[in-house]
Amino acid sequence: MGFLVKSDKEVDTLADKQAILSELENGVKGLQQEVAVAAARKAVAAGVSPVEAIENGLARGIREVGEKFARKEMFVVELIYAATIMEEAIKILEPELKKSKEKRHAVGTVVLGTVAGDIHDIGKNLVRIMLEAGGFEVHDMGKDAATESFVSKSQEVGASLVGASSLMTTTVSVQKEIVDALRSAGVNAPVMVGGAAVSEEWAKEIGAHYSQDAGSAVETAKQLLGKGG
Ligand code: B1M
Repeated sequence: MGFLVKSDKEVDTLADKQAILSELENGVKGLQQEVAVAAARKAVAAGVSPVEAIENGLARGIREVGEKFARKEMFVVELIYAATIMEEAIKILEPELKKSKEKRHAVGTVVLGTVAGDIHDIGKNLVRIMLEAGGFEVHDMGKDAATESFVSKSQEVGASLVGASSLMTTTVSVQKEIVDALRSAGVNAPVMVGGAAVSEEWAKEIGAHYSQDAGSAVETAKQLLGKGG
């Protein structure tokens, strides 16, 4: 995993950090916004790595909500509310995420988006924040982004990397459409794919590069552009 875990020297004990991570997780899965938001503030004050707060706290909560939703133990409105809670907590952590990495110095230009038919963008937004913090210029095409917009934006800005996120088994095939459309249009920039429905094997099959999480997305992007990683 490519988590960028900064020193937690300000966290008094491991137990304190674990308590904060549990509150973040429980706030999301228990649909208690005030708990998640308060825990996010605690995480900032205690110097917990914002990436760890998201991945080992909030994201665990939202994934559990997703599992309950799949088992029909939660309604879609609850799924939506849990996502809103996660977004509110991320807003508090976002300035720390931006601080935690290097200054921007045009490492490369990335065109990024969530594929057509898919409105999940929490993970894609984290990837954007981390890439920006890692020095990349990112053009975010948003969610449910048309394949053609990935192509035209890449041509317009001379993308050095194209990133496509997909969370659903029903929309991963659009990543292949994007690779094919880019190549047909003569855009040869490497394509990075990720999202819960994506695997390393799938990425290889479509001629793309897989990244499991937002931290490793930055490493993968740098490796692909020959900037280390
Ligand atoms: Co939906 N949803 N959802 N959902 N949702 C899933 C994906 C699902 C697996 C839940 C389930 O049933 N278990 C399921 C898909 C099933 C399938 O595969 N076919 C599902 C469904 C069915 C749906 C709807 C159809 C529900 C409905 O309306 N009946 C609907 C979709 C409509 C559509 O898109 N057309 C829907 C809607 C929603 C909400 C709007 C309520 C909300 C999204 C809010 C938002 O994004 N703004 C939502 C949520 C929150 C989820 C789950 C629970 C969590 C997703 C998330 O935010 N994870 C999800 C279950 C799951 O993923 N296990 C689920 C946290 C986030 C930090 O992780 O997004 O994985 P993730 O991103 C990670 C990595 O994957 C990686 O880095 C990120 C950070 O580490 N990564 C990349 C992501 N993109 C990357 C790109 C890269 C590199 C790495 O390079 C370019």
